[in-house]
Amino acid sequence: MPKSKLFKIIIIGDVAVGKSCLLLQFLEQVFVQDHDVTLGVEFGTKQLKLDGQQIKLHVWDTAGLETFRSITRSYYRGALGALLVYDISRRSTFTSLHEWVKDLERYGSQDMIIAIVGNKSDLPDREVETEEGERFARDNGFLFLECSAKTGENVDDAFITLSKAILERSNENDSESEEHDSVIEPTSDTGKKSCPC
Ligand SMILES: Nc1nc2c(ncn2[C@@H]2O[C@H](COP(=O)(O)OP(=O)(O)OP(=O)(O)O)[C@@H](O)[C@H]2O)c(=O)[nH]1
Ligand SMILES: [Mg+2]
Repeated sequence: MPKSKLFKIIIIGDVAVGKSCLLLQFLEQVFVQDHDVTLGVEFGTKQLKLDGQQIKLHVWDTAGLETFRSITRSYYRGALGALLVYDISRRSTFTSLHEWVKDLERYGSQDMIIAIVGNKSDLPDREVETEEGERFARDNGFLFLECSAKTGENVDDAFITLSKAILERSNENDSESEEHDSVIEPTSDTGKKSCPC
């Protein structure tokens, strides 16, 4: 039986953009109206089957509060993907995406896959147009989608789109290392290497 792959992803973004609600909706299909500020980090896990491969998703939901930044940054390490969330009804949360990206570049791994997520798409009073979110993502080479943790619209898609992109990269890396393995077969019949010294 093929081994399941373990993907660690993080959810980051300003306070109250809906990070914890997104995770709860993804894991349990429920929505809570009250804002329970995340203190530090919270963890959730889910099994997925993507393109016939078993994926175990480890999700770290981080606090948006600046006070916890040094703790939350320590969770960037080893993450293969990030959902970088803003609230479509609060422009300030979109403007600060630049800062979050800088943070990821500084503390995350270089090949981390980033998905920009415009949450609260159910709200009528929008301050950020879809095209602006799309443009920001495109200009930076990130994935993009809008969703609502309240109605559940596109929430699974956000996690699945990111996981699929990670899976593609992971499969590419696997086949590259297989190719590499086949290239480094010993060429002499003794298999001995000469010492350059
Ligand atoms: N209308 C609407 N409200 C939402 C949505 N998602 C979250 N909320 C509300 O936004 C508030 C903040 O949600 P949280 O998920 O706690 O936000 P957070 O990003 O985890 O916040 P921190 O943990 O403090 O960083 C709550 O009152 C939620 O009910 C959504 O999609 N639509
Ligand atoms: Mg939270």
